Amino acid sequence: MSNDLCKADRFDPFRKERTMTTFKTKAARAAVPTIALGLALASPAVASAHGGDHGTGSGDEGGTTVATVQLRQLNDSGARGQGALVLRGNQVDIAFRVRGVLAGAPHAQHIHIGAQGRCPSQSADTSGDGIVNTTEGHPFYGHIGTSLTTSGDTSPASGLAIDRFPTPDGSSYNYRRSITVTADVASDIRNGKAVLVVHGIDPNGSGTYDGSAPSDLDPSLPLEATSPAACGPFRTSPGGPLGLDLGLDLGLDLGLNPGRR
Ligand SMILES: [Ca+2]
Ligand SMILES: [Ca+2]
Ligand SMILES: [Cu+2]
Repeated sequence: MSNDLCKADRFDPFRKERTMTTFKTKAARAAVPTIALGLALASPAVASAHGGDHGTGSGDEGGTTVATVQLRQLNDSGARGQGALVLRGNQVDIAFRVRGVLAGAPHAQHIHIGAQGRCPSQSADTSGDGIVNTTEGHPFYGHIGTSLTTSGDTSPASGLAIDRFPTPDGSSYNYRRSITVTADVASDIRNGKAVLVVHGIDPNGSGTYDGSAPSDLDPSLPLEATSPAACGPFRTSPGGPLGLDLGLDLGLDLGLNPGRR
């Protein structure tokens, strides 16, 4: 069917590379501002693929959900970013860019689910230590549903698999991966209750994770290593052409790597 052709066209950009890549070229950075032009992309292929989704008429699970995310800083980290995911069934193609994080340090990152689908404000610091630590944010963004590792397992069990999270040489990185998520994660993405959280802060400015305060998640790690640096709810536009275009274009942009093509 022509729908299949359209779908293939649609997801090729995401599937060119299934593993996470850290882009360091100036060319890749230069491509990022075109994210803002995403709404201008309205190709016939996208339009007919959109129609195809309606044609299936089988409800949420049978359709495509596109969600975009704007990462905003927590704990005055200066971190920020943006990205998108495409959900089909329990399959997620996700791509995002993070800027302003501590260089040379691993950044645990997760899709959190099961709560309000929101990010906490600094007033969530109920312990009064000046840091919204991960568990203080749980009432807002929930618990770990998916660990966005660079390879291997993506379950909550890998939530602190520090050797499998992005460790950028500089202060920014791109992440892209195709993964299978659990039914509860897929459901919360569709319901607007999924939140992207990037961890790892350096409030004492030492350039590394240190300090005497232990992590609330693993006391063998410093509090800095696991506290949230940036947070953003996934905003869905199920079947909406604007959301599709934006998500597609984000994926295309993040997939651009002129050195490889
Ligand atoms: Ca606190
Ligand atoms: Ca530090
Ligand atoms: Cu997390």
